[in-house]
Amino acid sequence: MNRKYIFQYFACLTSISSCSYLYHINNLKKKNINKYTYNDLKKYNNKDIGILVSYKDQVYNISDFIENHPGGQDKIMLAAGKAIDPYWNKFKQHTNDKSIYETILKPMKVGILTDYDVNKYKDAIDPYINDPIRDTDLKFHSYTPCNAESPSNYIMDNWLTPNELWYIRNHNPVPKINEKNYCLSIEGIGIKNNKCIKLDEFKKTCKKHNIISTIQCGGNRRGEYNKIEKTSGTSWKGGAISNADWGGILLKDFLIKYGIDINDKNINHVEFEGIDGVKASIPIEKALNQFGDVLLAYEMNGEILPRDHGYPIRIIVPGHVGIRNIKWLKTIRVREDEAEGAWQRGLSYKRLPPFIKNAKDADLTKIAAIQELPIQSLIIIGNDNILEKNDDNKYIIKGIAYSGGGRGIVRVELSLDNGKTWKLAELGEGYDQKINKAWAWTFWNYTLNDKEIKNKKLKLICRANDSSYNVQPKDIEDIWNIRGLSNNSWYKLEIKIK
Ligand SMILES: Nc1nc2c(c(=O)[nH]1)N[C@H]1C(S)=C(S)[C@@H](COP(=O)(O)O)O[C@H]1N2
Ligand SMILES: [Mo]
Repeated sequence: MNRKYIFQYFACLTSISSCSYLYHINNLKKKNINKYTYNDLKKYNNKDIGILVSYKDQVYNISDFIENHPGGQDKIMLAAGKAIDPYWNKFKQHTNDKSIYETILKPMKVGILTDYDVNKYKDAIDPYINDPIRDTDLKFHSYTPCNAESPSNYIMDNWLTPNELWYIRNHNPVPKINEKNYCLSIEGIGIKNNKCIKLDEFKKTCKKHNIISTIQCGGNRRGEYNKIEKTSGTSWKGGAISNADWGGILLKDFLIKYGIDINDKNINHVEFEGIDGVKASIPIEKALNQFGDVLLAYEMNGEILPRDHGYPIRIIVPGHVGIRNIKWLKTIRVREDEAEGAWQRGLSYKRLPPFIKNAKDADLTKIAAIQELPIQSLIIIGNDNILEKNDDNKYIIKGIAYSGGGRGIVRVELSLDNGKTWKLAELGEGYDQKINKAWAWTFWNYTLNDKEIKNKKLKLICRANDSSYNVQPKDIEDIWNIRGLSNNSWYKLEIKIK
């Protein structure tokens, strides 16, 4: 021991902080231990690179532990690449039982935190801590906020997507709502007595209806744009789309009940604001359309609306882009103009021309916010895109088609030769919806014949037509936009035949 250590050793006897300093120095010498800063940790937040967390001034590699976390994998992933202190502050079971640290965390130690700040997380509690536990089969892009795709190997098992496999797109932590304190406000032009309606009373105001509606995120398939040129936002593959049977009250019944005058020319939009502050509006023509089926939903596939999907009430705007389907509804506002804010007037849901690379070069006031989505289709093969024989010894290619505005699917075509020739796919579940009220997706399939399966690899392309004979654009470059919205170009997928 040199003089410096001897000094530290004595300092250690009187002060714990210098004691830990000595401990590090010794460790550094012994194991050549890794040093990290809070910033370094950030990149170790996924299974590919490895998952590191810090606790106090130490760093741990929890990659092999996450699946065994008693509180669920998605909970522990909240802390991936970060300090676990804000979680352990709240969930005292980790510290009440000292053996948890000694036997579980300590053996995973890989380094120290050089910029450890005792006060940084002293009283902090992560705002995402109350997010619900989620199914680990979802394809997570992020945990805070949660962005997860419906898994491709299950998405076509049921025409109605099971609630736990529904895609999740949250901008913020999931609000924790106590039904006793919850009420829904309705205000704006023509609303007689502004009031806040309790959930119980709300459910009794109007007749209950069930509407089957698909929701697709405006950013679905953004990942393909990013291969052309980077866009901003989550790099979704094709799984930001799901279908459910929603139970609730028709918005039009509700608005009329609360006094709106349907002939009032000043009314142009209805705005919805969520408890998390996210808000958006839809045109009054859709809101009041007696065939529009806009629903204040409190049930999803026969269950109470799950927290991730908007408990206790969300608005379902069939045929319109995901963002208009506001969750955790707090206020309904009848307005002369569109909602304010990024999700309506900002760049977030405006599809700019492909040649604009900087939003500053566009006059956003002249570009419409996306409401109805364009015609879309996808090929769904499942994990690793390996096609296996079904029980009848057949190779069947399956997929989904969906269009905005309730436009039904009239045709899906499939090409096996890069678009030179096309085959007609057979339409499955959903094909029998009313042609102008087809709020839900349509499944399709195509059975490969012997000639078509000579190759062990196939390059597939699909494209659909909706009831207005809108078609999907061939080239993704023609619709590329800086925000990466509404990619509905021909869907291309390379598959292997097993
Ligand atoms: N209040 C609120 N509503 C919201 C969102 C949100 O973050 N907050 N996300 C929107 C977006 S962008 C989409 S695509 C859908 C996703 O709904 P889901 O999570 O039920 O699939 O909800 C929309 N409604
Ligand atoms: Mo979205």
